[in-house]
Amino acid sequence: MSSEAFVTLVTNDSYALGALVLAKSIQSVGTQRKLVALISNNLSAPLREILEKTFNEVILVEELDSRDSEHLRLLLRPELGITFTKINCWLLEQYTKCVFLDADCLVLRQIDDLFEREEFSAAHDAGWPDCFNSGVFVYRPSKETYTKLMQVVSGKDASFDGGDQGLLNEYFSNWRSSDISRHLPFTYNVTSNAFYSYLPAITRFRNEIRIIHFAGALKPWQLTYNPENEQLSGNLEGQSDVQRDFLLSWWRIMYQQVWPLLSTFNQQTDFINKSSISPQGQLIDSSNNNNSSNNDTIQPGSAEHRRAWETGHIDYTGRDSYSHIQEQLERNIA
Ligand code: UPG
Repeated sequence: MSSEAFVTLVTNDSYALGALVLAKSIQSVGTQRKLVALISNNLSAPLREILEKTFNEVILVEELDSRDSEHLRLLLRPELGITFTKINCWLLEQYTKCVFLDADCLVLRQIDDLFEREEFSAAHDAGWPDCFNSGVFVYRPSKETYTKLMQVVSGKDASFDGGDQGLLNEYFSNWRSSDISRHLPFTYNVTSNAFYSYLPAITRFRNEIRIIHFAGALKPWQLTYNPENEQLSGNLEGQSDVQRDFLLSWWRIMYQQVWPLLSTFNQQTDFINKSSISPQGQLIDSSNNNNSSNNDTIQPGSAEHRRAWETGHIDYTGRDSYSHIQEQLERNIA
């Protein structure tokens, strides 16, 4: 059992926030398996260190980019060529079986039973159900499979969508007609587009959902969250109430379990009050950033504070730190 693991991928600080919430969500529902994060060297040192404290193993891998602008344009996600990096997960031969989860997944109920499945198991993609979605899959690490995938990558038209999903659907094309046990129930990878296309089913099966996958351009960390009234703000246009509820679940973990790690970490370092982290996860050094250089002068609760928050200038280490917000809440309640 110890040679089985949940694996995710993180190539920048934004997705690191997702991975941290993902890890906390898995730990909250309980697991016997290890947690592994594959990272690239684009991560900032603080986020890398927090990942190392949260995951059992953090492994540096080479970034791999499809650079396939033509197909990625069709997908409307030009930035996703980097998801080819995911195939490094087959190199983890210290584990006999793994479950890969995208960093934008949130686990709501125990999912250790996924390890009873075999390679290659995945759930249908809501956009084209004859394809699987590559955000959640069961696989067996193998250098041989990795090498074969690398051979496909080096050929022409490796992926029909420019990302790993097109690549893996071609490589594991027998998934479509294979044994039904390789088809995971949709409740193990409920992607955001299902919220728009089949709301009655979401309502009917809501209590059975194991994994919410915030697939698509809007990621939870791009929103802002007000812990006082549990309001989310940002680009929420067209989001259903159910979708908002799941985004709130993500933010509760972010605020209660991840934010304190970010704050604590910064307080132990020299750059306290010099750095802040935007909701996009970018570390901002306020000593050479005009937008955040007035961190010290913004009064908590002022209109300027609200503007700074809404435009992403969040001072995780100072006025917006976990302990500071807690103090404010307690003052308001008293
Ligand atoms: N990722 C990074 N850095 C990036 C982009 C992605 O680490 O700059 C990782 C991360 O784990 C992320 C995953 O790759 O969750 C997939 O990227 P994401 O932006 O979350 O993709 P989706 O919006 O979920 O889009 C779909 C599929 C996804 C697949 C992707 C490309 O759901 O599983 O990887 O298309 O084919």
